[in-house]
Amino acid sequence: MRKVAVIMGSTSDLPVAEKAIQVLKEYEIETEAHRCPNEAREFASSARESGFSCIIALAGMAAHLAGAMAANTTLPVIGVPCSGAKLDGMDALLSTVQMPSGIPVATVAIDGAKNAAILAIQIMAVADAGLAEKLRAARDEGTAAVLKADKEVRERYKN
Ligand code: RP5
Repeated sequence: MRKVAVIMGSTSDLPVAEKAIQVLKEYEIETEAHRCPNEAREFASSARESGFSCIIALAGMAAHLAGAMAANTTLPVIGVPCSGAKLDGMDALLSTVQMPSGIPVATVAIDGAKNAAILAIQIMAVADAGLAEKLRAARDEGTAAVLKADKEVRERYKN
């Protein structure tokens, strides 16, 4: 069973974190949510042996959580900058994405927790044909929804 850790800087980040947790559940990926900045180093250092494949770290303001995770593990770390403070997430975006060379954090959009979950699943799907097939099916559903919306727009505005 594959497992993804969803770590957040504060319980105030939970509404964003839940978007990732929901997608991971849809793919039947085991998820553990944590709010443990004080134990971040210990958590990251033991994440691989704890069975995690990937870590999603969400934080706002001067967001150092994803970087702190990445510095202490060789698992892939996906950072989600959270809005909600005065700079609407721009502070968190720069703090999360601007990592020094050698310690990458794959950073998604501000509050982009859904994409963080999908990216985690895509990383795991490299070695999991079943997961890759589920991703393919979801992508086909998305394409069908776009084509349906396109048809509706065309019909609504045709002369
Ligand atoms: C960050 O500061 C957290 O990730 C959160 O986005 C922001 C505000 O935290 P709280 O004051 O709500 O605990 O560390």
